[in-house]
Amino acid sequence: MAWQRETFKKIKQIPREEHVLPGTTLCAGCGGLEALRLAAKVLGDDVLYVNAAGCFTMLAAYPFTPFKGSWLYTTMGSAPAGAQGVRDALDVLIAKGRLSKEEDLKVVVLGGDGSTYDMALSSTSGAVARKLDFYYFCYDNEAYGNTGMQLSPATPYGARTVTSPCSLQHPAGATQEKKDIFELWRAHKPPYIATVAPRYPLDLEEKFARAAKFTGPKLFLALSACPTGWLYDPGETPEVAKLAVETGLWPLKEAINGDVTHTYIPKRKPVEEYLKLQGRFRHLFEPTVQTDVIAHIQSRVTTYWERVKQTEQGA
Ligand SMILES: Cc1ncc(C[n+]2csc(CCOP(=O)(O)OP(=O)(O)O)c2C)c(N)n1
Ligand code: SF4
Repeated sequence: MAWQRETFKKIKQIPREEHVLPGTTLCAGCGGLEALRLAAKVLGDDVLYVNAAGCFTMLAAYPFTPFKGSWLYTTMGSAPAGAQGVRDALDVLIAKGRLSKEEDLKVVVLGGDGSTYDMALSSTSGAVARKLDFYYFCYDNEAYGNTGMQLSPATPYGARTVTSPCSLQHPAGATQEKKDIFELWRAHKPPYIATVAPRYPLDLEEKFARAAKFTGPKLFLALSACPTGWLYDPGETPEVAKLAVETGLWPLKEAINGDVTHTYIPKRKPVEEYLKLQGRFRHLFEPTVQTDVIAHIQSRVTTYWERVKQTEQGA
């Protein structure tokens, strides 16, 4: 049976109130910021954000942040450990009667893909194994963005970054495959994991509403279309974000206690439609079309969705 949304069925049901206020120094058209803005509509204001170094560092311009709640800054590798400290401190204050249960805060880690897929993987693994009650929000721009777009384990095959340039030896650019962090997380069996994309706001809001019912680690992987790093005009973020999903490259799914459901089944446009919009893939089309590289990307997507069809009813 197809996945059903229970809380968010119409756009009008998305709260109008904003919890990430305007005026940050993030780039215009940042897809990660849009995903966070939508997530915060369900998370609300009673949140303590624990922010790993990365683009979201720029959410804060001391002493200001765009949040009504608190914001704590950590190193790239330690945000989940920071979240543990904050959660423990809140629990101690509640146990001592110095904070009422009504004043409790949600603890939300914000991390880029460099932190999430790479530097903070061990501290995330530890926090999830300890069943820490927190949210993890990864905004995935598929590179180490804040330092100028270096290759990360989230960079997809065929993308050009400053450390995986298109060269005679490596005409495709990045030759690695994107690390499957969703499956790495799933191996830890947290109660809730989801991928989201801001161009699908009802799907995103519904997943945050569903996650709220679980105590323990709640992990979100948000597509962060990135005009600065992916090299397209900021006004095209909605189209790029949409095509990532419609080509099947960014599957929308959730895992509840390890059981995976795809929450949207795209008709699957050809991957070229997505790749062609972005400068980081331009070398696949100019000066000559690298048909083998494009065919490889397409075949990975096709194989993925064929497996989904075999394993999930209704897909
Ligand atoms: C251990 C360590 N190495 C390098 C840096 C420098 N640094 C700051 S932000 C950043 C990029 C982070 O990339 P990612 O986590 O993908 O987030 P994004 O910048 O893309 O938002 C780096 C390498 C650092 N802060 N700590
Ligand atoms: S570099 Fe990309 S991810 Fe970072 S703030 Fe700019 S648009 Fe957002």
